[in-house]
Amino acid sequence: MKNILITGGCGFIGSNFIHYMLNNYDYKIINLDALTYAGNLENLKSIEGNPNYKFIKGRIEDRKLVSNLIKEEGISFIVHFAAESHVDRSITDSIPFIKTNIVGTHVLLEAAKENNIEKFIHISTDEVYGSLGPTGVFTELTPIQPNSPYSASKASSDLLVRSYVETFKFPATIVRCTNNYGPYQFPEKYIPLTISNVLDNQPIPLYGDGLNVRDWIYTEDFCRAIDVVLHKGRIGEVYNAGGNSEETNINIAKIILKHLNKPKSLITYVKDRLGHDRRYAMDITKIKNELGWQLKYKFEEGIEKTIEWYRQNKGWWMKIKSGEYLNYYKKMYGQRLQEGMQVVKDKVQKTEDIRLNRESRKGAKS
Ligand code: NAD
Ligand code: TDX
Repeated sequence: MKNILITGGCGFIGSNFIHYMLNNYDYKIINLDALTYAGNLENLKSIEGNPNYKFIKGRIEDRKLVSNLIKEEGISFIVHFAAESHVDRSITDSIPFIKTNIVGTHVLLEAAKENNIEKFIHISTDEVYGSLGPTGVFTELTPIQPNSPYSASKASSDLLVRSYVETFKFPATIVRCTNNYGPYQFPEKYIPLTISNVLDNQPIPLYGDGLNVRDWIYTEDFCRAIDVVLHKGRIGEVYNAGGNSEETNINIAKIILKHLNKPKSLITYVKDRLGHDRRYAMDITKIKNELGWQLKYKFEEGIEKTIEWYRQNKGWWMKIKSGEYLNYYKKMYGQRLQEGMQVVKDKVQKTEDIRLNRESRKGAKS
């Protein structure tokens, strides 16, 4: 029996990981989450009464709270998910990213060091490596070159973790993962936004030329990767995890439309994200060879399960989409979608003008 502190357990990956751990181990899980816009107690409703689970509302930057919690709960392991996680939000306002991702991780490291915990797993991202051209992959030795305020804040936290390992022999391991998708993902992220918009017959806002590439992993596969790193990963190491499933954003939109039998006309090209990374791809040899981790789901399987989940759990995402999210969506997409639709209208008008012109010339000749 171990007592594990999970930070950010009410978010997408954290809640999937808590369900996974309670299903597979007899550990006690303590979930510390600030319940920001991305934290949702509904994700954990089915385990609320589980004697091996406890929820504490609080921020990771609260040193006193975190220290007491680690002491009083006799925490052995910490798995640190809590973060501001959306790139677009970091472009609009980066301050919460600095506070949670950098200051919060620092406070957590200090509290964990003071209380001599056994192991600290830091959940990080492929985005710290920057952007790839059409070929190549990120390995654990690729230099850190973050391009967005989000990825810079994650890279900063990775470096803090590394410095604690080197300076204090702090027992931490870092896992960097590619884009996750699956149940309970907040509908601001591309896949759940697309599925829920399509189910609602709303346009899919596709950034730029739609040809940016992400490597997609079904979140249960990532949960199993964190499990092997927690139990078998070496202290001070970085492990990359990924789905071996590179897809362009336009392809993802087409796959979802096909599954839901909806028209391609829902795809609406909109103004690109600032500093939009072109392509991510991971070399996952190290975690496979060293820790024996294997992917279970192919993209086609994972996306089908995910679409089905969003279809079956309409109430979950409709509740989110009808709240504060409405203001966010209007601010982020209102003008972009109007402009995108205007471009389509102009194109249609131009084609119609050409056709009418051709017809009138034909008429004049005959
Ligand atoms: P999420 O945004 O869905 O959830 C984040 C959670 O952290 C929320 O429950 C939120 O309430 C909580 N939180 C935020 N600030 C907090 C604070 N100051 N104190 C306590 N709790 C706080 O994020 P996610 O997509 O589940 O990502 C989890 C982690 O995995 C993040 O560290 C992210 O950088 C990393 N990651 C995510 C992906 C992905 O595709 N989603 C890929 C690679 C890595
Ligand atoms: O409306 C959209 N239209 C669109 O074309 C949105 C929200 C996104 N996109 C594009 C941008 C990206 O190329 O889709 C791709 C995926 O976008 P996001 O879901 O925002 O993910 P990304 O920016 O790749 O970052 C994600 O993966 C790494 C997570 O949000 C991070 O937390 C994680 O670290």
